[in-house]
Amino acid sequence: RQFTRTGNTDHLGNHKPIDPPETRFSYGTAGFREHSDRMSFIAHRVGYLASLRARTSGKAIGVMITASHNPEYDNGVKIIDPNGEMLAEEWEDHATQLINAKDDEFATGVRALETELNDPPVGSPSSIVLVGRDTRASGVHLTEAVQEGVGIFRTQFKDCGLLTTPQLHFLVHAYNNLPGGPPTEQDYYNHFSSYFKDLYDRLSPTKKYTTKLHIDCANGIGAPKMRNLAAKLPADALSIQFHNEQGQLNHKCGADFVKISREAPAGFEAVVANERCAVFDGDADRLVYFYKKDNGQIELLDGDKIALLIAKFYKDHLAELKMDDISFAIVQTAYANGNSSKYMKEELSVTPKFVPTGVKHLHHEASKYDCAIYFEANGHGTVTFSDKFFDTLDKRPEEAAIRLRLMSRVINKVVGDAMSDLLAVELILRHYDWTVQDWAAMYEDAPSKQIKVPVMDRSRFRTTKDETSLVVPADLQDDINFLLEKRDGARAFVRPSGTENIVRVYAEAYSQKDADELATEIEEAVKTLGL
Ligand code: G16
Repeated sequence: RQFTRTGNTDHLGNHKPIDPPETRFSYGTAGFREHSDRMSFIAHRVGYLASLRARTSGKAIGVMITASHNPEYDNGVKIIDPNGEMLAEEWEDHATQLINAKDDEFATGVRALETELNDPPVGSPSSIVLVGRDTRASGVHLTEAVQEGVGIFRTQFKDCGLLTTPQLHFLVHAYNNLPGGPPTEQDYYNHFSSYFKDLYDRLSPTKKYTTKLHIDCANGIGAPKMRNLAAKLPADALSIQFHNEQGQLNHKCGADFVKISREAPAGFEAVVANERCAVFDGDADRLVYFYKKDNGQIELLDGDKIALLIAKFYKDHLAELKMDDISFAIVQTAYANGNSSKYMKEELSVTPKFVPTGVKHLHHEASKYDCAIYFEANGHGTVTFSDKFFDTLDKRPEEAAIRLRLMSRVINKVVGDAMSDLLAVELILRHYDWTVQDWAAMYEDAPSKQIKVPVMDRSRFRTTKDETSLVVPADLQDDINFLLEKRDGARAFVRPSGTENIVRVYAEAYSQKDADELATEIEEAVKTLGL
C-alpha cells in the first residue's frame, strides 16, 4: 500500500497511479474532491499539511473525509481551522502546491514549507489532528492515509470515526475554545438538545404548527446522527419519520437531488400532500425543506427560504429590543433566487451582500458583522455572531433577549449544519405558529432552472469574480448575452463547479417555460463547445 502519485493505491488495494502524471489538483470550493481511487496520495499529503497547521497553531486541526453531495464513488478531504471554520486562504495555496508536487519533489516541498513557517515545534502536546469521515466505503482507507501523513512529523492523531461534517467542525472548535477535557460527540448532542429544550420550554402552545416531520437522510451519516440527536429532544417536540437511511448515498435523494430536480426523493411515495419534509445531503451540512402539493408536484423551501425565515426571526427580535447598534447582514451568492433578494430589501429592509460560491466566502463576509445570516440556495448556511452581540444580549433581561440568546446557541455558528439548522427552523415555525405553507408564502420564487452539464475539463471555463459572466470561453458568453437579449428581465450564467467535473447553468425568467428554455439553450451551447 502506497500513498504517492505513482504508487497511489485505492481502498480495494488496486494500484491506481495518477494519470496523466501532470494532472493538476486544486483546493476547490470545499477541499480536494475526486474519484476515490485518486484520493489516497492526496489524503496522505493533506494529513501532513494538517499536522503542520496544528504545529504552527499549537492547536487541534480537523480533517474531514467526505465528498458531501457527490456520488458514493467520489471522496474528498478538507481541513478545518482551529476556530472550527474553513481553512485560511493562504493555507489553501500551500495545500495546492504540495498536492501538485511530483513524488520526487515532495520532500523538497515539505522542507521549503517547514522553513517558510520557521520550523514549527514537533511533538507539542496541544497540537493534534482530529479526523472524521462520512459513510463512504473508501473513508477508512483514506483515514489511514491521513494518519500516515500526520505521522511524518509525529504529530498526535485522533480518529473520531463516523461524523457529519459539521460535527467535526464543532469538535475542533470545542477542543480549542471550550474549557473541560477533550470534547466528544455526546457534547455535540448535549449542547444542541439542551439549548433547543430551553427555548422550546419558553414558547407558547401552537394551534397550526404540527410536530410531524419527515426527514430524508440521503442514505448518509445524517441518519444515525440525527437519531442520536432526536433521542435527546423533549419527547413531544418533534415526531420524526426517517427516510433513506441505508441505501445508495445521495442517489435519487438528498438536498442536491431535490434542489436541482425539484422532485420528491425516492422513498417519499407514501408521504401525503402538505406534510413538512426536511432533506439533508450526504454529510449533513445542507438542509432544504419541501412539501408535496395537491397536484403531485413539490413546493421547495431552499436555502434562500431558510435564510429569510431565520432573518425574519432575528430582525423581529432586534427591532423589539431596539438593538440598533448591532450591525446586521444577509449574505447570498449569484444562485440566490431573485425574489428572495427582493423580499430582503423590501420587507426586511436589508440589502443582501453577494459573494462567490463556497461557504468559505459567505462565512468570511458574514464575520464582518455583529450578526449575519448566510445561506446558499442549495441549503448551506448558518448565522454568525460577534462577541458584542452576545455581550449586549447578556445584559438584557427581556423575554425577547432570552429567546434570541437561546436561538443563537441552537445554531452552529462555525459552519452550516443541517441538524442544528433544522432545530432552528422548527423552533422558529413553532414561535410564529406557522405551517410549512405559511412559511412558503413569505414570497414566491422567481421561475428558475439549474442544469449540470458534464464537461471534460472544467478548468477551461473561467468567470468574473462575481461569477455572473464568463471570461473564457468568451464566445459562450456572447451566446448567453444574445439569448438574454431576447428575454426581458431574464438572467443566466454559466460557472464551473468546484466540486464536480461539470459546469452549472443557472437561468431565471418571468415564466418557468422561459427559464427552462433559456437553460436548455445555454446547455446546448456549452455542449457544442465540446470542452
Ligand atoms: C460544497 C460547498 C458549498 C458549495 C457546493 C457546490 O458543498 O461547501 O459551499 O455551494 O459545494 O459547489 P460547486 O458549485 O462549486 O460545485 P458540499 O455540500 O458539496 O460540501
